[in-house]
Formats: sequence, C-alpha cells, structure tokens
Amino acid sequence: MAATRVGVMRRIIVVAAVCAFALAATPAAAIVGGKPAQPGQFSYVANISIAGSFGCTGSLIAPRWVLTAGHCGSLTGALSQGLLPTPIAWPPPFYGVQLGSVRADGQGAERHSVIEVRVDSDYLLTNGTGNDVTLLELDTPSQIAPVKIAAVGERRIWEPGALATIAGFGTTAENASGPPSQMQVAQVPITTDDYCASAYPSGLSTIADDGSFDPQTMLCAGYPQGGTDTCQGDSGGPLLTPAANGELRLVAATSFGAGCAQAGKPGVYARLAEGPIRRFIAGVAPDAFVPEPGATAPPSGTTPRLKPKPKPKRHRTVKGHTRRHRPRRR
Ligand code: 4AZ
Repeated sequence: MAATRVGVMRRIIVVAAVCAFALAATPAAAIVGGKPAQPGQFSYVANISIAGSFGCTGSLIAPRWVLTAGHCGSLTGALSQGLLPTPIAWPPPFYGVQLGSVRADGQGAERHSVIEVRVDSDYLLTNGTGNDVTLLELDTPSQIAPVKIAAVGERRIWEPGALATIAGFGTTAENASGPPSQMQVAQVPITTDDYCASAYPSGLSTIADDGSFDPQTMLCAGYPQGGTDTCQGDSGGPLLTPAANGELRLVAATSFGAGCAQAGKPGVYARLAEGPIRRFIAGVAPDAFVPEPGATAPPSGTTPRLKPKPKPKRHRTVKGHTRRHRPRRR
C-alpha cells in the first residue's frame, strides 16, 4: 500500500515537472525602444535556448561561466510566470548557449553546451524574484573576452541617475509575437530604491508580474514615462554602466517587471555587484569581478618573489593546514 502511494506521488511530481517544463520553455519578451546591436558589439552577450527554443539572455562573466536569471535556470520557473520558484535546476543538456553573434539565428556564433547549472541557492527564499541569478558552466572555455562585474568600490557607477546600457535578444514590444532577428540595445537611467519600492510594493499579489522590490538583491532602471525597457526574453541579460576608465562594467541582470516599458513601472534587475548575489557569484566564479580600485593587481604570469622563501622548519610536519579546495575540473 505504502509503495503504491509513493508511486502515485512520484507520478504526480513527474507530471508537475513536465507541466512546469512546458510552461517555462515558452519564450519570454526583447528590449523595447532600443536599436539593433552592431555586428561585433557585445560579444559577451549570450543567446540562451532552453529545451530547443529561445529562452533567455545572459552574459559571459568568465571563460567558462555565463550568468543568466534564476528563473532561466529553475526548472520550476518563477512566481511572475505563475509558477513556484525553486533552486531545482534544469538539467544541463537542455541548454544551448551562443556567444559572439548579434543575430538571433546565431550566424557566426561560438556555440556551447552546458555542463553544470547553478541556480542561486537563495532563489527560493524571497518572493521568488530576489536572487534571480543562475550560473551556467560551459563545456569549453570561451575565446571571447568576458565582461567583468563591477568592483564594490565602484559603487557610484550604479547610483540613481546613472545611464545604463541594456542589451538582449528579447521582444521589442510587450505583445510581440516573437523575438527580433537581432540583439537590441538601449539606455535607461537607474532609479532610486524608493521609487522602485513604490512601483513594486510588497504585499501585493505575486501571481501577476508584480513581485515586490528588495533593495538588497534588486535595482531598477527606466524613465518615469516608460518607453524604453527590457522585455520578455531579455531576462538574465546585462545592465552595464561605464567605469571611470570608460570600460563597461556588468552591474545588474534583467529580472522582471510589470509588462514592458510602461510608465511608472521600471525594469527590475538583479543587483550583482554588491550584497548577497555578489557573494553567491564569488563562491562559484571568483574571477568574474574587476579588482577593487587601489588594489595592486598581481602581474600576469609568474609573480616575482622579492624575498627568498623561508625554508620550512623541519620539525613542523603538520600536513593539510592550508589545504585548498579541490580545483574544479577544467
Ligand atoms: C521577461 O519576461 C521580462 N520590463 C523581462 C524584463 C521585464 C519584463 C519581462 C521588464 O523576460
């Protein structure tokens, strides 16, 4: 009897997972109010397919790691899709990643499969839209230069008012029937947290697109009058701002919003460069960050030793004191 009940439960779980799968595989919306990216631009922006159809955008943050949205990695989806968010990941073989092409058909792209999917372990804990980050490990290191996540010490580059660049393969209108043939790019100002909190207050129904704003794990960008925004399919794509030296830094990743480009409803982005999401990324891909300003960068290649290394004392034989984590397979 007990065995039968377990069998029925298993079947229910499998059916629920398959339904979630079918719903989550429906492509989301692209950038509204932007223009097509020029060939050769934004090579690190990834076009991510899930279960054979276009699903999400992402950013190459290290030779082997592409960052996308938590809800693009979670097998169970997001509350904004009417589904239960969990860190249970899609199996790696379901993903395809294209880099280095502005074309949706991937002409000329560097193509990858995925060998590991890490959904932020806190993706479940907030309202299903916080910690909206997944890291995809590529089969082989990319030959394309990654975009670096900003240093904590560069915080002023993502202050309210900063003009950010958004890019993605998503739809160009809220009700578009499909994504455009080319990656779109636009600029939107970062808003204050207070403005975003009033646009996405807590305590509302989370069944609609309106999740609530969490300033620790989210930031917002958009014009008060709307008109320019990320949309379905841009999820996981980059929000970039220029560092002091003019290089673009990755500051946030497209997460959700109430529709697309509506007045008073800015786009909501996962806050990558500080707080809990930064800590999650640092645990997986520590080389994804630009060095803190003022930190002396180690010279490339071997580090010259200024002082001769002291000889180890013979009587100290304790092993393993500085044992390092097992290196990841490369
Ligand atoms: C989406 O479904 C999506 N306007 C991404 C961003 C926004 C809305 C929807 C923000 O992928």
